[in-house]
Amino acid sequence: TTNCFPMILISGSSEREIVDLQQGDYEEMDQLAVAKTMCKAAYRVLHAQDIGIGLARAIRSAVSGRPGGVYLDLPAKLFGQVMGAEAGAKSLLKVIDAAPAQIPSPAAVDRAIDLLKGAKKPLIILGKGAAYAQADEEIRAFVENSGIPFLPMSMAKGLLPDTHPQSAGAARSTALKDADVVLLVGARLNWLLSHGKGKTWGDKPKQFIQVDIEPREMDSNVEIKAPLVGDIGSVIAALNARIDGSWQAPPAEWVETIRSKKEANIAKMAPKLLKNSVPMDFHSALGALKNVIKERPDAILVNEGANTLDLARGIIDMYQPRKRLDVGTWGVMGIGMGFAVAAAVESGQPVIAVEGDSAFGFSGMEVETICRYNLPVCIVILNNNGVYRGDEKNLAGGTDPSPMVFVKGARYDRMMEAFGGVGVQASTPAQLRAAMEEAIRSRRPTLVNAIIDEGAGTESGRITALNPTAKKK
Ligand code: ADP
Ligand code: TZD
Repeated sequence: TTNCFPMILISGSSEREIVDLQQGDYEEMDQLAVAKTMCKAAYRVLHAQDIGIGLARAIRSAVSGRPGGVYLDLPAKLFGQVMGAEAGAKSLLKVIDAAPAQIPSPAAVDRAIDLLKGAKKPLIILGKGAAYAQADEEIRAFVENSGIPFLPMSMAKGLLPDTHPQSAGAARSTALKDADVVLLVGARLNWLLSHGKGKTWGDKPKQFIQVDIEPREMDSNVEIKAPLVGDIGSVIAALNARIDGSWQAPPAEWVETIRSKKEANIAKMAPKLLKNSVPMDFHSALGALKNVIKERPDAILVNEGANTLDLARGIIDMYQPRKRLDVGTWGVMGIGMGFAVAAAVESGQPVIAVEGDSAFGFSGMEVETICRYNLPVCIVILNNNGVYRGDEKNLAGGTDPSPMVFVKGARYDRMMEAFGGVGVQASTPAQLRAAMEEAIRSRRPTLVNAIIDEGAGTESGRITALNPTAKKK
């Protein structure tokens, strides 16, 4: 629900009478009550003839308006009920127009267009809502016809290719700091965008335009000067209709500032990606990965970890919409293997899961599932022997390792072999690339254990720097 993914979870539950009197049943739990605190909607079906209505309600709740998670509770008693097949078929309903278009008001469109027209340094931020809306052509037309630089959030990468001339991806800090009017399209001003304020956004005044289907999202963190409530397809179509002969491209100076900053940053990064040291560091391994994805832009990239996530997000260009799945709004580890299985089953496309060794550990046993269904999943573990890095000392002394450090030189590749998949140990970028290319070609379940220098990573969020005594040093 937090990610605004439309998802329906159906579960059986224990006998109501026993649960409600807390008399002690097998797996006794009031699941519906728990689900209500976390889901967009939660329903219980008590009678077989209500299954159709229950499903219709679940579908509408999941996909209409702001999408979200729905829980459907089916208590034990329901499973013993019978009804005729014909009556059963009749009780099911067709959900007509499950996610109705929500057209923005003309006044809201005027307000947004006026702000954009007055902007000296406009910026478009595309979020995963924009990817989910599947209004790819409208969005592309709007970005290109308006001439405004755009910045994709991590799961909106590829909506327009990261190599697009208007992408401000490699000039992110400058774009956020210096922009004067920011148009958010399906992206919230949450922690991932520093709540719309503070150092990230610089000290120059900002005016925000926000496109979102959820009216309550407006003013969540800072004032939204032009709220555009509606579905992204309809809103962007309305904006496109206003990019006419009177539209002026953004000032050349702003476009040039972004372009030159971007080129400088890309040039600075290039040699790091080509480095051929053994062991690899994150950059040289990700340099190899970048090339594999460039050759197979249809592959789905799953990504989790800390350095593995932060650096891959910046380094690996995406070329097609909805090909990148990562930890999402809460940054939760352990989603990668589930995403990889689902993406492979649902799309049939090759899946590349780029995992930190800690991140993989959260649900690494899914290698068995991947092998059982012979899914075209290639897991790449950037293995630096630990969380963030693998050379931390145990500051408490004693013989135990630091809580951040894992078994050194672990052979994750052998886990995949244990279930009949292909396991490869890669020490160089060339070996890594070759193993991945073979995995994609063969479509066999593969795990590449990429050996990364254990001193290469940095602590996510630089938490240590927050310690006042560390600062004094
Ligand atoms: P990101 O993490 O990429 O910045 P968020 O998850 O914060 O993206 O924001 C996604 C936003 O998109 C949510 O506020 C959600 O309400 C909105 N959204 C999702 N689908 C649509 C749609 N079809 N039309 C309009 N807004 C949408
Ligand atoms: N637990 C859960 C469920 N989600 C989390 N995000 C965390 C813990 C905290 N956490 C991170 O935010 S990243 C991370 C943890 C434990 C793992 C980082 O280690 P890694 O990555 O080996 O996956 P790198 O690439 O070596 O830094």
